Amino acid sequence: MALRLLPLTPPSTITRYQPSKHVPVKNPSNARVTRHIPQSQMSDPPLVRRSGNYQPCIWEYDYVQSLTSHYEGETYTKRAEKLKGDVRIMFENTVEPLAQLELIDVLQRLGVSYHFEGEIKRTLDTIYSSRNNKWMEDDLYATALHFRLLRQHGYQVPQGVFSSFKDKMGNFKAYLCKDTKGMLSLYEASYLSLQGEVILDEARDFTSSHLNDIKEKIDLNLAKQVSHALELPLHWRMLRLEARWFVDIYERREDMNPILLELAKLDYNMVQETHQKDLRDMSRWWTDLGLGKELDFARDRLMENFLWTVGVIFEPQFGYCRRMSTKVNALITTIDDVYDVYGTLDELELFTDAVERWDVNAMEQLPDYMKICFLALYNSVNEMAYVVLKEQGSDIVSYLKKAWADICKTYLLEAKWYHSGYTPTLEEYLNNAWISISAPVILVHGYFFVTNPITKEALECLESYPNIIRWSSMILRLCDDLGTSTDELKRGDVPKSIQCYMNETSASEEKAREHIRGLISDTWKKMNEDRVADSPFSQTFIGIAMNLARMAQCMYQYGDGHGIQDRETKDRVLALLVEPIPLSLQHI
Ligand code: LA6
Ligand code: MN
Ligand code: MN
Ligand code: MN
Ligand code: MN
Repeated sequence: MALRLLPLTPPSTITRYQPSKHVPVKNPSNARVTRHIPQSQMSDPPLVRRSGNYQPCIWEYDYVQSLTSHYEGETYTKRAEKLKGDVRIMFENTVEPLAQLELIDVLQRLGVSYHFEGEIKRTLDTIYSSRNNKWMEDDLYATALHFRLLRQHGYQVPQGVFSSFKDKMGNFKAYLCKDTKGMLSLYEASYLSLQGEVILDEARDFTSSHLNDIKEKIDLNLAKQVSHALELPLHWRMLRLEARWFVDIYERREDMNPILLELAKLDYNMVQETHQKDLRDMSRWWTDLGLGKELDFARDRLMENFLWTVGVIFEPQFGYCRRMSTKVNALITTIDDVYDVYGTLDELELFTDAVERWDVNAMEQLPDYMKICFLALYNSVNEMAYVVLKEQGSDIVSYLKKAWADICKTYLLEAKWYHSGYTPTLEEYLNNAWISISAPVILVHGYFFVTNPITKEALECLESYPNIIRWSSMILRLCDDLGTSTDELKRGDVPKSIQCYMNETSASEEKAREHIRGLISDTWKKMNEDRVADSPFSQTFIGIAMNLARMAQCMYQYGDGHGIQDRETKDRVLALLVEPIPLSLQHI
């Protein structure tokens, strides 16, 4: 169903809106400002609105619509089925535990393990319940691989399995440094740690420092893997991008299995074809909605908003979740700029009130540019609730509107802090900022996009934001602050975590950033704990929460990957959504 908005006010009149009693906005000397009302026509001081200085969108509508792939249809699905059958036979024929674990690891890294969930579960069950652990003895690589995969899949394995690799003084034995493969395996395993697991903390320090030392002295393909791992561990990485990267690494490995490689490439290209369809759909929605064009102060970032959803849930069958989440992300990105950049405090109070009331009549009080924003939000969200009402008979409007009211209240508090020049303590800031980063809105909506039937227990849990949502949100907030706060302070914005910490402790910026990175790492440990705790949520939903944190690590890895389109994000868009992996189809 296409959205119908009220007739739009031409942009030229939108900017002329003048609030009844506006507060003149402080103009940070280095922010670009736009004067919208000629001074001569007014008695009040001129209304100065800030600009986010965001660049216009680089992805043209026609270009996005032209994205197509021929990896569709029976020829490809048949070939993929054949290859998947071959892999199932591989599972049957692989009997050594280490070889089984390696098969699982490679399938996961290549991004095709979602086809073999049953085989993987059965294999790990057998390995977990077996008493024969001789094959791991004195083998750091095998011990760490076993530990990582079992923990990843929710089995309990104690950190003590690494004790035998330590000497009497409690240090990791020196000879282990020569075992690069083992070190790398232990390094990756250490990221599955829980709070207070000292052996794993030590393992992480020990392996990172030694891997750093040797990375220039080893085989090139291995060195690449070491640098890649040191930059971001596997456990924190966005799955699709990792799959794309690993296909190239795997292809050059001596023990490469051509069946696995072909399946990985073919499946990647077929999944990409599905993503392109979702993307074309959403780019049409966004263009019809017209919000990007109407509100020219806001980021017009449909491509990036879609990219987040590919990071969050890539499997082909979750297209509905990707498409709806793209809408949620686009609304968040726009409304965030209304609060952070464009709106006056009075206007923001009105908007917050309208969202809290969730009343279409509350729109009357809003300036024109906010009316279109509000109605886009109201219509889109109600439509999402409508689908659940139609299909499951449950009225979820109150859950969705609460999530939006919560985020708007935190946006408003930040705007008040900004306008009054207040710097909160780090704790005070984070208490608000884990909501204002939008992950709770994304995840509450996400729950409904992947759950049928929804349960009463989960609904009750969702309302108070369970830990799995909190940790994912905190990681997103902290990563975002590391990547965006430098520019945000230039354009005029509330002090972010780094600045709050600096203000509170007189630390240097570098020390503050280090502290924030430490908090991210601590939060991952909490997430590792809560992702396997008892909960009314499905593995799919927990996966979404984990993947949102991974996507944050990815988007802000080199700065503001969400706001700045033409750097790393562009390459990632091309690799994930535009270019298939070259594949010669001899067997088709
Ligand atoms: C980041 O902007 C932004 F728009 C987000 C809402 C982050 C995640 C976005 C998704 C998934 P900014 P702020 C759509 O850095 O103002 O401006 O909270 O967020 O720091
Ligand atoms: Mn912002
Ligand atoms: Mn904001
Ligand atoms: Mn403001
Ligand atoms: Mn930010």
